[in-house]
Amino acid sequence: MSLVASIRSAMLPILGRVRGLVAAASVALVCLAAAGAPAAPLHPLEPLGADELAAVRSILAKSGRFSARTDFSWVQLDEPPKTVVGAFKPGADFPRRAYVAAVDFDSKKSYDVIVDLKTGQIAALTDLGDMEPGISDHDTEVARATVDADEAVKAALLRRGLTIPGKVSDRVIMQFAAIGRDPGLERGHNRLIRVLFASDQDSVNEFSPFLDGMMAVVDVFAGRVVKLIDEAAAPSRKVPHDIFRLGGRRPQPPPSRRAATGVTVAHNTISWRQWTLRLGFNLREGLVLYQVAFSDAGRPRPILYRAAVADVITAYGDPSASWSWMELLDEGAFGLGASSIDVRPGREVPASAVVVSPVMPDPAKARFSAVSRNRIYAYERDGGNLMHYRQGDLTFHARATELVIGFMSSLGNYVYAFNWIFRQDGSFAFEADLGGEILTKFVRAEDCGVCRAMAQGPGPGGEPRTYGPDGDDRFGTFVHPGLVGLNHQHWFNLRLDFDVDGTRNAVAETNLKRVEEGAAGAGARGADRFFTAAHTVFGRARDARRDVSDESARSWTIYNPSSLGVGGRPAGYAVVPGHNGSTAFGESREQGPAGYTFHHLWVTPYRDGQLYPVGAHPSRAGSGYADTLFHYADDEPIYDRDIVVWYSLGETHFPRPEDYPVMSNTTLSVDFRPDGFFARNPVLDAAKVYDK
Ligand SMILES: [Cu+2]
Repeated sequence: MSLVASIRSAMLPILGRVRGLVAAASVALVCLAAAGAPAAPLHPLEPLGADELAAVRSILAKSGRFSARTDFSWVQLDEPPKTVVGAFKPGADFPRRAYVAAVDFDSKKSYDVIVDLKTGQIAALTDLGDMEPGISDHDTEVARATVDADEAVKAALLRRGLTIPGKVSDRVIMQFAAIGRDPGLERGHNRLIRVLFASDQDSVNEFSPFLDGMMAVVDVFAGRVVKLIDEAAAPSRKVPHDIFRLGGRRPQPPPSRRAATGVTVAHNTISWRQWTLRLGFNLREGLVLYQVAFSDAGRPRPILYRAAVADVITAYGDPSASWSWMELLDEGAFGLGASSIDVRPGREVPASAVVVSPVMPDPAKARFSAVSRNRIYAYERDGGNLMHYRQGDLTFHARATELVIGFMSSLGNYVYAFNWIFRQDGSFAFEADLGGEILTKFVRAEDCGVCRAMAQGPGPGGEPRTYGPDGDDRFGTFVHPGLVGLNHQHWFNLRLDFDVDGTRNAVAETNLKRVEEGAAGAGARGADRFFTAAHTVFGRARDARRDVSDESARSWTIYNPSSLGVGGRPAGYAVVPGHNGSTAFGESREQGPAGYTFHHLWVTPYRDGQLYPVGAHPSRAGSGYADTLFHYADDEPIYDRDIVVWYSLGETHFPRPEDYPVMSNTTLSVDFRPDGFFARNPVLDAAKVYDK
């Protein structure tokens, strides 16, 4: 979940940098934009450079379209159409356009703006009506000042026994959130930020339980509190949440330092063994991988045109007034790149990691940008046994090395790492690594009622008996006397623009199908375990909304019907699910931004600009909002076309006492494995033969 509006800085050209290398002879990095010597972009997908961002600012300022009180906090490359990128030849001219979300506090209007850097003009300006671009530091600053000026808020806090000699914000930790799901709030020319108040005034950790039953909603356009919830609630108490003041730490051995080998970062591209790909980084998605290819016997073969984390939602299960609104658009409202954090080799990433520092838009800076240090990382890690065959004393063996490329975002109480894993055998994977603190709430009950009930055990005849909490822990778990950790779901969506051996691809689903009669021979009759594979080829996007099925070992293969390999099998990549979840959202939400959680796999025709399953501006999407994956997945054909695959990963989090006061990290993943892409195992040359 992401409650806090974190530092807004945005994305761009990538400054290569090596850290923690002991013997890094094989690491070569090219600094694209060393201080004082900015380079012109060499490729149409290169993020906007420092000079370009300075030009964006000047074009916006000279346009006369915006008041002096305009927040240009969301800026990123407006990617050229795929056809333009496909036709690009090095050295040729290409378009350069910036997308900007402008929030004008004087006119109380928001706009999508396209700035054309080639003509120096605004190419398009769209009034967003009552849609709201994501929140920025400017919004939270206004919200903080508004709360400080509101006597009713201060009075409510004082009545709860807090000590506030001066400004509220000097003595009370506030958390700011996008408005979430709250149909009762008035729409129109307002821009709403929700404010929650921490109960502990003396902690270093900012996530003590919130004051129960208290919350403010601020209209940052009007500069006033438009709603104050202040109702009878569970009293606050001291709880051991402050992980920064834990005693009794054991010293840990220092991390081993090992040289990175074989990772090359140059001109925004990464090469590692047979893999090559282009890096991008922006405010909303954070890391974007473009033009991922695998060199097969010296021939680069395209696999993906573009891959990114296209959305993240955290949604809580408690329907009470203080919590019912809480579904957080971690990406659409806060931005994974905007919330990205610097990582330190030897700490968050191995000592051998190569780290990359992109230039990001920053409207608070004179030139509209700043270098964001150490945002992207790449490192090798041990991948277990890659191949292994044993015959007497003879061993055929290779140990695997994997490349991890990723970034991390600090989204309020959670830190997410988003990792792409590339393997020697042509397979790759995505991992979301979740860490941080669960959200807790004070309750009047001291301990776990359902635990007492469960002590009765199964039914009297030994039959199973089901118990559900019905007291203060109905929507969570007691993690401490008087404190409940709240149930929630984490949802991630990957947008994967596959181009397996070219743009014309298709998708088939494979399911295990039992063969009812033993037909293999008389001796096998009646053995009752025979099965075949059923392959379903999809023709229309609407039919390719599919769900994980462990029962039928379900997988999906994205393939090129015209690129035939061994035995006529088309070259493809299989989506092999790992652990996944089922949506908790109700039926009425299927067509809206949360709709992507209703199915694990979606396939849509490629369309320029459809980058997020929640659409461009999901924050306060109303019933007429049709910019969502549900609507992208229409009756259009997806067979032998340029298609996009969307994969949703969900985790249902029923907290455990061990998740408190800070949880151990947990990982969600999905694998992508070549299927018919190679004629045989492509990594046989990595093996050694041992005779002992
Ligand atoms: Cu969680």
